[in-house]
Amino acid sequence: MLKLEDYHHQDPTWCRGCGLYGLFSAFKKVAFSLKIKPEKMSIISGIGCHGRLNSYFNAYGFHSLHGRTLPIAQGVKLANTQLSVVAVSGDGDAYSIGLGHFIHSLRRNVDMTYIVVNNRIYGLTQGQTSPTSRMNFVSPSTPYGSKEQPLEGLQMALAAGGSFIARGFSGAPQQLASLITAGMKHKGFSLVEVLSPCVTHNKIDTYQLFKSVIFDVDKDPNYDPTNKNKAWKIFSRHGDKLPVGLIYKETRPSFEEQSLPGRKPLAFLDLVPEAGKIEKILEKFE
Ligand SMILES: Cc1ncc(C[n+]2csc(CCOP(=O)(O)OP(=O)(O)O)c2C)c(N)n1
Ligand code: SF4
Repeated sequence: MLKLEDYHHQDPTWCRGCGLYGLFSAFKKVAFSLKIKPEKMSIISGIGCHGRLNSYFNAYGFHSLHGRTLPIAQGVKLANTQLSVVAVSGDGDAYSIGLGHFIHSLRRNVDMTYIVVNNRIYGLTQGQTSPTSRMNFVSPSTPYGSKEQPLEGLQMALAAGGSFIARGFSGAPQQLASLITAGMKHKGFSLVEVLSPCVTHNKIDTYQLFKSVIFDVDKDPNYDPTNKNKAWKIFSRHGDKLPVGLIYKETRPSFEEQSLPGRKPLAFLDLVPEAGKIEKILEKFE
C-alpha cells in the first residue's frame, strides 16, 4: 500500500516561501490519489529552480538541459508508453529557450503532462527578466525596465493546437492538484501553468499580487472549456487579469495512438546490440 510520504524523496532546499513548495505538495497528493507507483513515473525537468522538483520527488527522472525538457520527456514516453511522464519547466525554460519545442509538442499531442512554473523571472540565475515579465520590469538584465510585451503562454498554446490547457496558482494548492490530476488523466498533451511567486528575486509578482489579478473560470457556470472561441477571448476580456482553471480541453488522438498502433515501444523490444555493427559505426568516427 502506497502512502503519501512514499513520494517524498528529499526535503527541498528552495528559499523559504517559494511557490514551488505549493506545487511540490500538490503534486505528491496527485500521484498518491492516482496511485501511481514511483517506478511507473518519470519526471523530466529543465534547468532552473523548478528543475530540482524531480530530485525531491520519489520517481524516476531526468534533470535535463535548459530548454530541452520537452524533447527528452517525449522521447521517454515514446520509448516506454506505460510510464506516466511529467515534464516540469520554468517560464524561461518553456517560453524562452524552449519555445520551439513548446509549440511543436502542443500540436504533436504526446500523452504526457507539462507543468510550467511561471514566476515571471529567471529564478536560479538571480532574477533576470523572463518572457513573462511585465512591461517596465526592472531587473539586472533590464536595469531601465523591460520594453518587451509579456508573452501569454496559454493563449499561444491554444493557437498551437493544445488539447488541454489549464492554469493554477501555487497559493491555491487544492485547485492546482485537481488541475494536474485532470491533466494526467487526459489522453494527450496536457499543459498546466502554475503561477508561482519567486519570493527572493521578484518583489512585484507576489502572492498578494497574483491573488488580486486572477479570476477562476472553473467558478463561472457560463464558461465552457470545450469552446475554443470562448477560450481565446478569455485572455483579452479582462485586461491585465489572468484566467485560472481549466481553460480548454478537446478530445483527439494522441501522437502514439496514431504512430505506434499495434507496435511495441522501444522499451519492450528485445534489442541485443551486435558487436560487429557497433564497431562499424565507431570506425566512422575514428
Ligand atoms: C543553454 C543554457 N543557457 C543558459 C543557461 C543559464 N540558465 C540556467 S537556469 C536559467 C533560467 C532559469 O529560469 P526559469 O527557466 O524560468 O526557471 P526558474 O529558475 O525560474 O525556476 C538560465 C538562463 C543554461 N543553464 N543553459
Ligand atoms: S530563487 Fe526564487 S524561484 Fe528559486 S527557490 Fe528561491 S524563491 Fe524559489
